[in-house]
Amino acid sequence: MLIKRTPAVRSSEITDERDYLRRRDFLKAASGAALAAAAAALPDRPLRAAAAQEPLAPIAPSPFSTDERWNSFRDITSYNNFYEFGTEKEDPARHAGQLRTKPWTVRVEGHIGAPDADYALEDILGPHALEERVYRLRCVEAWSMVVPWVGFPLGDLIRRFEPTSRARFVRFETLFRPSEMPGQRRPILQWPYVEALRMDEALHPLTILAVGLYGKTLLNQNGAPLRLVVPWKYGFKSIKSIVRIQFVENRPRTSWNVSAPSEYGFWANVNPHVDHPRWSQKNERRIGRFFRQETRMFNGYADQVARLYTGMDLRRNY
Ligand SMILES: Nc1nc2c(c(=O)[nH]1)N[C@H]1C(S)=C(S)[C@@H](COP(=O)(O)O)O[C@H]1N2
Ligand SMILES: [Mo]
Repeated sequence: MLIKRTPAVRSSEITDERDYLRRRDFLKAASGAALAAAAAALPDRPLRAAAAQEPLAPIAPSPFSTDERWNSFRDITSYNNFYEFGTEKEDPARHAGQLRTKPWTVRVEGHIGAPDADYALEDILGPHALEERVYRLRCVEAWSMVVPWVGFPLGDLIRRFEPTSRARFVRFETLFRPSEMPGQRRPILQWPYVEALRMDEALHPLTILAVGLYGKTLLNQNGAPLRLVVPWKYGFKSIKSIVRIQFVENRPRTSWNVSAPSEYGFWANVNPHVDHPRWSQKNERRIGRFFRQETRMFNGYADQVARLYTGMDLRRNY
């Protein structure tokens, strides 16, 4: 794959020392992961070793975090949805270790001032300061978790690429590599997995790109090395293992919406008043707890995001 260095960085964005140190730490972490991946290629090593985590630093705490109790690392990394590795909750932890995430490039293209190009992951992450953001993740299947993500605002990245006025939506694609993603050998969904946000949703300060959780790089089952987290929407919007970010004019067709349009809308805002056709969305089961709890509008983030949807009928635009 062609790797171009980012020419999008302007002099105003030249890395200061703090960023440089952080980037150096990230690169150190990344090369550790590469060693783990190399070790995993030996026939006597379990493939899962490829998913070894590395520490990330420095990480600033975020004022956007919830103070709810975190789910355990074990819950977060063993109960997953990642259909590229199978449809059972245990499948991603079982099979995602075989995915190679080094090297990793992200194609950024479309209505932007910066050149369309394949950007090395280090260049995508380079200038962005990392934060720990403890967010609720609410799956459309009516379970939820609280996850201490490590990431940075998607808006910071978007501004770096200078979208033009024609960029009204941001479209994301997951890696398509059936040799390492066994779920992609079957037509469970239209591959690659695609998601998208309207530009104001993408720029909202709650929307982040995550590179880690619990202070370390992501395990593959959680979407290594780079995934979206949109805390007020059902989990399927938070696309994993991103290889393409496109700035487009028209609303994109997204994977779950295409596969079952009456069940999975484009907007996918968490909404206890609009049920899924096959089950209620009024309450949820927090993984690790016994009693169900009431689901809150916009997953509890209404104060911050409700204004994005004023004038929109959320029953029709589910
Ligand atoms: N590429 C890809 N991204 C995906 C999915 C998927 O199957 N493939 N599942 C989504 C769904 S339905 C949920 S609930 C969350 C789960 O994230 P987690 O496993 O890190 O908790 O990832 C989302 N992102
Ligand atoms: Mo989900």
